Amino acid sequence: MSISPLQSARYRYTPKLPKILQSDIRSVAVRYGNETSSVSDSEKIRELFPNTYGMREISFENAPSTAPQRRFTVGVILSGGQAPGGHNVITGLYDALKKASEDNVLLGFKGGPSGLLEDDFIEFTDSFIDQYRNTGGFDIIGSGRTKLETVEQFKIVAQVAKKHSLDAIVIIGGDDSNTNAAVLAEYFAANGGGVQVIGCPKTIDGDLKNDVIETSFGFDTACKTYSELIGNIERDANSAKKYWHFIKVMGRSASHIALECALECQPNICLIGEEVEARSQSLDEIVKYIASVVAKRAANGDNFGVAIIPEGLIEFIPEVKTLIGELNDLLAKEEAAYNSLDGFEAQYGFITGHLSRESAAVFSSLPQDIQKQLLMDRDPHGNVQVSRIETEKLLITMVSRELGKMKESGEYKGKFSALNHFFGYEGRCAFPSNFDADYCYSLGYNAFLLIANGLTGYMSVVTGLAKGPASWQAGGIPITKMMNIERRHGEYKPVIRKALVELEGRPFKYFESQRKLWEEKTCFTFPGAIQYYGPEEVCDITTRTLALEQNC
Ligand code: FBP
Repeated sequence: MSISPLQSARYRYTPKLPKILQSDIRSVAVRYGNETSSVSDSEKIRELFPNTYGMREISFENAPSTAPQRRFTVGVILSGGQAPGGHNVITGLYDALKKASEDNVLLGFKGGPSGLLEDDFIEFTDSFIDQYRNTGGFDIIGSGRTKLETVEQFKIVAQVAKKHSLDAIVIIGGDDSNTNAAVLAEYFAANGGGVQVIGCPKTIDGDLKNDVIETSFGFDTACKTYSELIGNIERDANSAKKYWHFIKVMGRSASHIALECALECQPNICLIGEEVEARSQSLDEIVKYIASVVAKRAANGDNFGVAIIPEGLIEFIPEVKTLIGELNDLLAKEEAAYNSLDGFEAQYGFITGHLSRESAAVFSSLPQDIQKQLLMDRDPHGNVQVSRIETEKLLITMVSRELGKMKESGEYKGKFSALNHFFGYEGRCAFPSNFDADYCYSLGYNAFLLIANGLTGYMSVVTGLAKGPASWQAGGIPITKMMNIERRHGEYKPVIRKALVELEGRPFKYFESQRKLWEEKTCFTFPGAIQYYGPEEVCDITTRTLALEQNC
């Protein structure tokens, strides 16, 4: 198989580790910090996790290790959507295991959590793993969205673990997968299986973060990839001066990606779903806002611009959120009746007949393409697949209509020619930036130290990320510390709290302070392509979001 020159060069890249992880594994010891409690609902979470609740935060320090010297067999899975750096979590874990003892074994279960249930695995070897160092993608073992959450499933996992004499399972995933990792850890702790479970924080969406997880891996590279493309489009828009570009960027729920890209590229418009919800902005108000910016720029002779639309926006618009909630329930409850319908007309009649009056009116007001997209298959969690809803096209249609009205009343004189884009899958498997390559390798390496020290129900964490790896710290945080109780699909469940964009946080505040200027003037910035080799200040810097959050 032929490989690209960059791939060949990246094989030779040595990821940087935090100083403490550079030491001989036998001279790294656990330092126990404070006992933890959950972010809220602590009594309920304590009841649900009697064996793994309240454990201490831990960090590592240079001291003789008290970890028993023994042979380890560890299993690893990748769960959910791809995120750049996943391969490096596995290579970091593998290298640490092998550094501790050549006899240690790492098994990769294929295709996500289902690989564990089906006992579909490979044993990693040097020559196999070397082909994936510092590369993007999850193709090393594949990923999947099967949810690992029932006792029946846990029993199967226990049998598989017993068969392979697994000491530990590392789950690389987002908030839902790590929630399930905590439940699995509790199951093993309660049932004496002796299998440890460690999580690693993954998702390009950036919504698995809190006071201890500074960022999920993959966010940095994905945002840099989208920002390069957005910057290129901005330059094209400013050269041709004839198009408005509506660019939807991924992020199932939170708008962190949209916000980061806006901080990187300074577009004319960036919508933030969390703000839309906080201000209870209707679809009509959003359309009017965009049209007003288009008109303002047209009055200055600028019939061009760039607008960033977060993928999750649609679910933050109050009336659409209610509609989607009703649709999710209806399609789940009436699945058989709905599936027996023939053609869109029949589906439309059925849907509008079962929705509340208000939601039926919202549904009817949407263009037919969007109505069809709202009715497409749900994901395994029963949610609408927002990445398949063309919000950017919906907004172009509605803004165009609004500008037509404004033209008639003399409020707008200009030309509106709009193009739509969706940047999502383009960013999920890019070669990890140096930041993600280093961060992920460290997370994986650190996961082994947590295992070697007998810990379970912990997330591997690396902190101090806004500065270089030399000053990063490594440790572990009990997953139950990040949990609260939320209503999910009609039931109250313990889950890791998802981090939405904080409207009082520094990244949003900075954006808010600049956006009026960016709307009217053309202040585009051009981040360019990710650089892997060259000056540190170009190659190793992380996101504007982290820099602003950590005041760097
Ligand atoms: P994870 O939360 O599993 O990391 O996935 C995030 C994401 O990339 C979202 O941004 C997007 O909405 C979704 O996955 C797309 O899912 P799929 O890969 O199933 O099309």
